[in-house]
Amino acid sequence: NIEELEKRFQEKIDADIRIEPKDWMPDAYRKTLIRQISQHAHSEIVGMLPEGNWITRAPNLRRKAVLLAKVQDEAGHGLYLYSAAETLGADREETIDDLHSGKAKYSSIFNYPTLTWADMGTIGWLVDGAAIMNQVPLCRCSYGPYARAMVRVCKEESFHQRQGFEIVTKLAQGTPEQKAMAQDSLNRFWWPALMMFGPSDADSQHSEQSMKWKIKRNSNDELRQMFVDVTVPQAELVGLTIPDPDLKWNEEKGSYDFGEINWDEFWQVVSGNGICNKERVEARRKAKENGSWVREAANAYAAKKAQRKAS
Ligand code: FAQ
Repeated sequence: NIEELEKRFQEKIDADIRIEPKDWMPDAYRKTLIRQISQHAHSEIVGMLPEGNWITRAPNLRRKAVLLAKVQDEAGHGLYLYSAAETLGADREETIDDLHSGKAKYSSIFNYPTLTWADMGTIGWLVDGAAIMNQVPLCRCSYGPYARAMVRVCKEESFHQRQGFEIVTKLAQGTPEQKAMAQDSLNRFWWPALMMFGPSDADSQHSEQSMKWKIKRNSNDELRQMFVDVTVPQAELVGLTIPDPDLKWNEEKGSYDFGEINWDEFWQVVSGNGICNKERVEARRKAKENGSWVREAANAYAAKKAQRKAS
């Protein structure tokens, strides 16, 4: 009976026993994971676009090689994650169609434009930095395939964060124009980076259940606070200013107080009205369309081979 199964399932979760694809799981657990993992996969894939924008304009060969490798890593992350979603019965074609139709979400951060080379530094530093903060706890997610995928993803994100911070450091120590470019980039990306962690705990509809299932190990606000606390000293180290007049060390709580996020902007971007939402989804839709001849050829070849084998 279902109640008994659910009880045993929760006992497994409470005992930190991993759930594997063929194990029994409540439908809602499966659905939550498919939602989160597929949105995560879409974020990795759409996330290639803002940085892909600068590959041909990287300032030198070394920067270009590093950026190219970084963007390719994101493609890899997307592919592991689509595979992890498939272990739960998600159909990859449908999953991707949901992104293209606007039904499925992806991270709000990728709807902001990359206007200068400094944005390549800031994205690595802040966006990959925020991604690590959110994904390290996911290495202990109760669902085995997702947790295992996160281990490698986090190692790669940590290289990405370093390469970004190195770009920012070089610019901040460069000419006054270069430093101003880095500061302008930080001004534009700081608040959107904080929004990556999702709505405040009071407004996060899924957090409570996801934490009970140990899909999420920390709340949105907890992770956001941890990110602020590690990032502020990094900005100070390179002499850049966080664009928040309310940012202040709070001795008593041993962490920073910071200003209010513009939640109206957050929900606008999440619901498709950010600066680049239309352009991002259109780029993905076109990529699928342009690649259709490859899929057709591969299918025709597979059919021919199967026919030959049969005869
Ligand atoms: N953007 O109840 P909650 C990367 C949605 S890292 C858009 O709190 P939940 C690496 C949320 O889906 C970025 N939508 O939801 C990289 C839900 O809507 P739904 C990706 C957001 O799931 C770096 C609704 O709001 N990382 O790509 C956002 O418990 C550089 C209510 O929210 C992940 O996806 C947002 N920021 O917590 C790549 C990590 N926040 O589904 C390239 C895995 C919330 O009901 C370059 N995901 N929403 O329609 C998670 O940890 C969680 O899903 C959260 C949201 C924390 C994002």
